[in-house]
Amino acid sequence: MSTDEARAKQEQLDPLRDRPEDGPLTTNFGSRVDDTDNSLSAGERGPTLMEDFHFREKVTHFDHERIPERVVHARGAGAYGYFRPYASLAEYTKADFLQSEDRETPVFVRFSTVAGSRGSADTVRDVRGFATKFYTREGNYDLVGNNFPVFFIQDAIKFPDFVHAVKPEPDNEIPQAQSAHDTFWDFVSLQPESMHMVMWLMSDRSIPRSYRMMQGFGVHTFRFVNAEGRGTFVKFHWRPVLGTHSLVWEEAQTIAGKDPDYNRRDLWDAIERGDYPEFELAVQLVPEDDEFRFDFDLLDPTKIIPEETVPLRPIGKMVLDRNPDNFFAETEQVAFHTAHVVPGIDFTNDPLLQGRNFSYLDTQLIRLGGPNFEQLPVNRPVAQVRNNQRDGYGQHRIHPGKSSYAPNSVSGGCPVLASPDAGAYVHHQERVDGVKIRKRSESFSEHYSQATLFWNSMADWEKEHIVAAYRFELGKTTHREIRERTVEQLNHIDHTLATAVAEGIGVRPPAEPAGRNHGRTSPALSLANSPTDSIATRRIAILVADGVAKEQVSALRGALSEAGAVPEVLAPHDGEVRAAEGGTVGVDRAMNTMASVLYDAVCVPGGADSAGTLGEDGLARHYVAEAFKHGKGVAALGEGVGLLRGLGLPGIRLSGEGDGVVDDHGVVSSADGAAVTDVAAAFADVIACHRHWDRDSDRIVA
Ligand code: HDD
Repeated sequence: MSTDEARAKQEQLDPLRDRPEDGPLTTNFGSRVDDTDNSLSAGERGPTLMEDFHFREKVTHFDHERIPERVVHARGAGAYGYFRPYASLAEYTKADFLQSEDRETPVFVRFSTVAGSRGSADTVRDVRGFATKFYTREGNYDLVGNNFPVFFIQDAIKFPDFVHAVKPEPDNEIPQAQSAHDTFWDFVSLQPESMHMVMWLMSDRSIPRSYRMMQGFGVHTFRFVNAEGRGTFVKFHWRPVLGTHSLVWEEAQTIAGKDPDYNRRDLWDAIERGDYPEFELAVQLVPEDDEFRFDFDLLDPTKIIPEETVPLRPIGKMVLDRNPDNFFAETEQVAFHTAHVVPGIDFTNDPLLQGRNFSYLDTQLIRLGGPNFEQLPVNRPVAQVRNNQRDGYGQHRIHPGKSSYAPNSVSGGCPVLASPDAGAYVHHQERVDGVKIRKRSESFSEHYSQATLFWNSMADWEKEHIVAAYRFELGKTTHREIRERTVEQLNHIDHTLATAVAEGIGVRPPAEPAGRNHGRTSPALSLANSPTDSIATRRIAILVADGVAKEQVSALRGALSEAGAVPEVLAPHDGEVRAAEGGTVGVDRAMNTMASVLYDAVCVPGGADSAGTLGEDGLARHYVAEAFKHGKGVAALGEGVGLLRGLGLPGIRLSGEGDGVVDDHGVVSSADGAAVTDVAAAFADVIACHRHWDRDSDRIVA
């Protein structure tokens, strides 16, 4: 962190950090303890005594350690950091933290999955939460978003139904953290407004490679308000500096077993290494006069404003540079609330947002045990807090004086009210007329055109993945009518999509389209258009055995590290292996403790003995075959190319005698004479592409 302002939150937390080395073991009331292994008993073999206050306190506290997990977004990972605007946004908002490029605001971010329990796997097919708490000088501002820009439902009153449908089924609590079951598809197939969001869910966006490589969206249309009181509609976007990248479904499922903490670990490790995740904040601004210029309602949270219609305007950058000290105290107890706003940021009448503004406060009361959760260290604003709220469980503040009401005279009227000029929050004045009515606005009634836009914007490989995802998920449903109803819904989006899905799930394809595909696209929606110019923080497995060409390993390692990647040497055993040139090569990890799916790319250096051993080793062969199957960068040098040949990678040309470096569909191979630096450069290029989808990988058995 670079400024005092950015450090303000950590300075507030510093005195609260209890370190074990600071003194001897004590009870919670400060009495020092000389034995914590044996309870006080009447005789060595006698019963435990009630008067053993240490035993009672220790066990009672343990008995009460658990709190309810979040009803949604139970599994998450958090980090601290700071946000800095690129320039003043005073023209649109008076929010203090957006007034100057010199202002750094501390933040805490929690990323999450939605459906699974606290202990579920990270890489399930699901939406990801992206919640940011800005500790501004005007109080906390929470931007509680997701990695999709739209939502399943338009009105918050349906949220309990939606969540009941996606959560494990109530009779047997199966399946965990999955939408691939009857109740989810039953609900969404009866619910056309979900169709757009479900398209996102079936796309690779729902299995991000990393929390550091996914976008975030505020979803709703919010409102900026400037010092003159002028409102401007605003949509918030977080864009990862490393680009937006995803796993493939089979890989995600394997990772769920090999490393259920995959995304959490990735975030933690990157911050520990000093590879601080960075996200650019961008906004789409719409003048209030343009509210009705779109062919959808700006208040409808199942719609995006295509970036091609209203371009993104980058307004600042967030850097996450500190892991929490204690998961429970910080990541579990952090409490976000959509109604935590600061002057200059206001709501709209989006019915989903209006309902959220109730739900988040309500949920914290049960989850964190009462009304004083805002006093928990991670939630405490850096701005001053002063009011007449009193008492309640876990009250930490000491309020001297006689008055706890307003108006009062005994305390001289204190605390006094602030004026808008002194920073008071004033709700934006908006004229509202209407009869009391339970009715969805007609302007919310069109549900398919943006799902079609999303489908039309996908690259061929993305479309293939989407069809495969629908087939997988619907293939897990047991009610035939649910499958049929979903295909009917899909036919409103696109006929080829509906047909392709139907054919995979044993449903008769629709005879003809339900409507005409409008043919529009939004290139920004495709992952194929995400930046592919960096290998920073990519994990690369270098497979070695006794007799490896040490110089190649060092040169590869050096070049890849130089480019910001994280190469690791893996061997059939831990410790070190003998080098062909004499001496040894250190091993970072034994192959059996990791898995190919945990790396972004795999490389086999030369050295006849090493390559020979690995070519006979099922695990090593599996590493390469699986990486190939999942579209990852693969490289081999010298004798290492033999291992690739042995796998018979379909459709791939490998380097022959005398060839230099060959790059065929992301498989880099080189004959003995090629310079390692050239191989490393070609390898880096193919890794930067993230994945190579044009391979004939379906034929590979990994
Ligand atoms: Fe929500 C948590 C995001 C709709 C009710 N939500 C929660 C979290 C995120 C979101 C990121 C986790 C925060 C954390 O890390 O602690 N939720 C969204 C988005 C939505 C959305 C982007 C739609 C645009 N949510 C939504 C609705 C309701 C809720 C419509 C209720 C009517 N959400 C909750 C909640 C949670 C929550 C029950 C569970 C834990 C918590 O709030 O603190 O209140």
